[in-house]
Amino acid sequence: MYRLFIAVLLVSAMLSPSLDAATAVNAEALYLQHCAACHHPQRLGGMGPALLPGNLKRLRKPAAIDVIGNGRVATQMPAFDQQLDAAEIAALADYIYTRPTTAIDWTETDMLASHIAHNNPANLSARPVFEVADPMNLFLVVELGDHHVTLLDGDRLEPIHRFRSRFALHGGPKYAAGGRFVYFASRDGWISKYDIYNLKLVAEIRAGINTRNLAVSHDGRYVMVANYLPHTLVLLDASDLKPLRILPVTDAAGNSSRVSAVYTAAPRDSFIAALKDIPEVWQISYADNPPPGFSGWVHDYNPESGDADTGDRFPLRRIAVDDYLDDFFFDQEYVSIIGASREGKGQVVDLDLGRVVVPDLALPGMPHLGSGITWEYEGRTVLATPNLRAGKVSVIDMESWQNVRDIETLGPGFFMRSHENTPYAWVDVFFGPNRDAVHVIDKRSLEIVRTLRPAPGKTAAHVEFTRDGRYALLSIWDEDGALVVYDAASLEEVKRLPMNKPSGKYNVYNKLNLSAGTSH
Ligand code: DHE
Repeated sequence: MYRLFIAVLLVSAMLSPSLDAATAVNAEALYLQHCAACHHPQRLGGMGPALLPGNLKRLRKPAAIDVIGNGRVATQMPAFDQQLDAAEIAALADYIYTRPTTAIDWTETDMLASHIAHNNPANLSARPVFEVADPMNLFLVVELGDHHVTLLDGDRLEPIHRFRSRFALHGGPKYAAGGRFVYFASRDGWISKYDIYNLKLVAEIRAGINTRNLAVSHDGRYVMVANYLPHTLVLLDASDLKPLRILPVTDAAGNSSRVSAVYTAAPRDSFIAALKDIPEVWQISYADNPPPGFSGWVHDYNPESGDADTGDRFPLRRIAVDDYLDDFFFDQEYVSIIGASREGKGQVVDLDLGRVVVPDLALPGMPHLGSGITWEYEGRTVLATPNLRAGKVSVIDMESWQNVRDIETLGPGFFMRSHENTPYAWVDVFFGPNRDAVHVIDKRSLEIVRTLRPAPGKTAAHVEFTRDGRYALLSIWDEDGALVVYDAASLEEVKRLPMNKPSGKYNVYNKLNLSAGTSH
């Protein structure tokens, strides 16, 4: 594969007047040495994003040079300025903007060739094959260290089973069918359907080369996959993961875009996606009878011809926005989308009106809205979001859209969580010297009431609550890590389960019931 890759490089170097062959070979060697492990030998993305010109439209070359030298905030991208000199960094930057000599695509044929039917759930048990008091209080914990998932009993707070996952699962797994099935997405495009009750995989398919996340329709019939590479949204049949539609993500002029993320808006029978390179939000209806002739649908639904063959079965509505939405979040009613670009321009989009209603939401820095949560504060609903660039949690009134408070933290944070049955919201300090700290905020006073350091020197991150909100589970983000269980009222540690770089953890009940304290 490497030999082929070198040949590809040499051809591209010959085609590129800005690179002589010697520089290209040098850059390729540097790339393979320093970048390929995360970004893939052919730049297709892995733990890190794909590094191809089509995916770098928003990153100008001087900015790329800066990222290679100094790292990229809020990502795992380290700084290379101690290992590479300026000429080497510049050569690498040139290299990632060279076009691949063959077009990179992932077609329906590729998907079908990758499809694996593991087990037919119809032949398996409809009840858990293990002892569990409350199947709705199960948790899945993603262990990034060795790419495994642990199934945890939320009552006994003990592991039940541990199984291998695809490489680098990212984003929340999505539950369906009352919690029997769960769907995972890996960064390299694999979608897996797992039968929790039977501890078995149902089916898998590679739906993209570099994937963001997936959403499952609230009726459990469809899965939508958001890709970075190629620029597509892929609709799968949730029963067997066979592809139903591949939507090229382009604007009216034909410009294509990566997808920031896709979520399910149950009250709208729709998937909602935001785009990274086109200022649009997409709503894709999966209703059996989408609103006929609804103004704004690109494909007006024709009830007479609206079957799976017409292209109209899953109509698309485009909503123009003022800036890219790199990250976004919904109110509990799924009327408003609260979004922000990486540069921190916040906006509110009204899904009823189909337009931006607040163009200048006060969210400077880099709010991590995907981890935003809501609660009632002094008679109004507020949203709170950590910030990937600044040491603060922003609290915003969801009626006036004014900032209620910026809560100063010990550094930028990634994840925030609460539960209806606790007065506290937890936020990590993922970046910087205090990355081992987690703040507990009182939702009534908006003050930090406790700062915990469960494993000094090791990153502490991502909290999830048991179904009843009685316990908070926190990750020690280390290969020699652990899941730490706290009493959510006394804030005292209850127990510690060793785990290999545990990342996100997901409670079946809280997720299926769209708890206001958890991401959806
Ligand atoms: Fe995530 C969720 C985007 C980096 C761990 N992350 C999400 C989601 C998005 C997103 C859009 C929501 C998807 C969903 O749940 O369906 N993440 C991004 C980025 O753009 C960013 C900043 C850069 C990137 O590399 O893609 C990024 N994320 C990371 C990490 O570096 C983390 C810490 C480790 C990792 O896995 O790579 C990380 N992201 C997570 C986790 C969730 C997540 C654990 C699920 C949170 C939840 O509770 O639902």
